Amino acid sequence: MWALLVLIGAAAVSAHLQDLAFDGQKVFRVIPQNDEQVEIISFLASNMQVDFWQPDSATLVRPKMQVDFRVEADKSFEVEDLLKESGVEYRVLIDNLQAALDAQFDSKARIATHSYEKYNNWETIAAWTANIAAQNPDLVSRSVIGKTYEGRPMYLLKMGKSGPNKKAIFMDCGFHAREWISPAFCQWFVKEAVETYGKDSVMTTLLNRLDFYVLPVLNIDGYVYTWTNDRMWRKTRSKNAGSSCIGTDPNRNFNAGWCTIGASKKPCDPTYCGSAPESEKETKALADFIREHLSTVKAYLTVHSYSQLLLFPYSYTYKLPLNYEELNSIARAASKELASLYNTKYTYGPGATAIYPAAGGSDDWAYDQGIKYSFTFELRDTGRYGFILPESQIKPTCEETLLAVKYIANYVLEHLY
Ligand code: 0X9
Ligand code: ZN
Ligand code: ZN
Repeated sequence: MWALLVLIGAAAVSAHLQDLAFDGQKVFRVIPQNDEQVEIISFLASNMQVDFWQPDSATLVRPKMQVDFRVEADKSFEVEDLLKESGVEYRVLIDNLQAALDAQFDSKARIATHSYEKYNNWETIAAWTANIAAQNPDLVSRSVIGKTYEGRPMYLLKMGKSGPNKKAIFMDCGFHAREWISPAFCQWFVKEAVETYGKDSVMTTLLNRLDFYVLPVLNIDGYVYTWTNDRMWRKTRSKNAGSSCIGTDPNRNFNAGWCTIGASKKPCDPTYCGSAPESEKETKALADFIREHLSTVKAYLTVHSYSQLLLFPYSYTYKLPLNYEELNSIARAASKELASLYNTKYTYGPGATAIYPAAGGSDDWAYDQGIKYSFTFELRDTGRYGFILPESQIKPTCEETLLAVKYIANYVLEHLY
């Protein structure tokens, strides 16, 4: 009995061990007003062990931009003093990260069974992919598109009623390890598809006439690491030659203006672009799959958090995509659909202007492959909890996002050929 309890308690224990590491850490929000204040932010970045949440690195900070960053406990007073003295206006978003982490799981006693309204660890998600396919053989099938750096199989679910010449929509989640709401959404989407097929007319038509490829977690190694070692990890877990720093930013690793802007060539940085495009096994597997299915894949959706944004190309250049007007009106309508449920406000636009220029992203790459409907979602929230979104928000976040995804899918269906 003890052994069993210890086993099911393992996830809770490891999560609990980690909590202690974040005691006293703070998350600040600043809006630098000029270049001088931007300089102060870069100073903090290089001298105070600051972890940038939004944008993802100090090099992306520009005047008037909202910047959220996490500070180690022993540095938080110094940082706060420095902000005060230099006259940079700031707000403390999270006063004690430990407390926020404690609140993200609704209950502390966790059993490793799958739940759509909880954050599931990788083991649980992997088992779920097998089960959902086994339980819905006429609607869902599972394949493996490759293995991660640490050797984990990358499961892909294909959903849809079989039929001739079907086009498809590809959606992935879990690029960035700490963005836990993202994999939760991919799981939710699959659940909604199987539960509402034959009941909801839009979902039924979508699955009759289109296939959905859903990759629930791309960066599995990173995701596992956020459960076992560091909740704030972002990148992959691959080794870098000539450096002791680990990992590449998978969303800087695609061959779309690779490493020309908004990405770092330094392996220790959170936005490290990797040694070459597709240097990561995970991004290579995704790119290979899409290249092999270019004749059928008509839309590409990639799900991140946080900021409540719906982005489309380009991010590696300020140049607008050919069908800018079309993408903009789809994003406007999808955001409106999303807001219809809980009034959650989304901003939309080309990545370069709506968030920041950043090259090597999967959305721009997919678009340049000829997939004319390519979107990046940045889910809830806008910084109150950031990456530590409480489990009580999984359901509303997923329900509203589902409306936007269904809108886009339906648009794509009505504009095939
Ligand atoms: O910077 C990113 O990769 C995404 N934001 S996040 O905070 N989740 O890291 C935004 C991606 C937008 N698209 C491209 N930069 N291509
Ligand atoms: Zn529902
Ligand atoms: Zn992300």
